[in-house]
Amino acid sequence: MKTTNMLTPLLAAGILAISSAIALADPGHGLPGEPGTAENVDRTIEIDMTEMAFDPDVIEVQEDETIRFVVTNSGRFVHEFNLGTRETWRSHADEMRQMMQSGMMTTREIRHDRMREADMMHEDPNSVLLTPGDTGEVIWTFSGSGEIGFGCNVPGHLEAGMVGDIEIQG
Ligand SMILES: [Cu+2]
Repeated sequence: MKTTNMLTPLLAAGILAISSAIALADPGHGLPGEPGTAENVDRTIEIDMTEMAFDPDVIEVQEDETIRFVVTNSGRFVHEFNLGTRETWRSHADEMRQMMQSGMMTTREIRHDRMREADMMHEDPNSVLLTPGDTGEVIWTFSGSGEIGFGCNVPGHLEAGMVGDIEIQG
């Protein structure tokens, strides 16, 4: 078992290196829009996370609008607000599964020290991972059309319905 414990973080770091390279080439992760800045915020939307839902779970935004999502975890488990698509979530979910397997997070806790050691800090501009009671934010400028929504990639949560829609009004 010792070999597995040593290999998993290495494997995870490798995967992160690949996704960081993609992120550098495309700061918007191929999503409609790009990370926004605080000085450009047009509107703040508060989102509450519980087991297993977002409230609200449908959001309308205008094209070129910059939204500050203020996300609170009011649940009992770790939850994530992640702007993306079914496709981006699928690959991110594997990362999360590995983080759990290697002890970087549990269902109720995030071990920031272990994540840092494995170079797996979650600082993507399109997502925030929160322990119960915590609040975080994501600022995003929406542009163009295309599929985008928000989901929680903690293993099992998306499948349990922890997902929301964003409609971009042109
Ligand atoms: Cu969740």
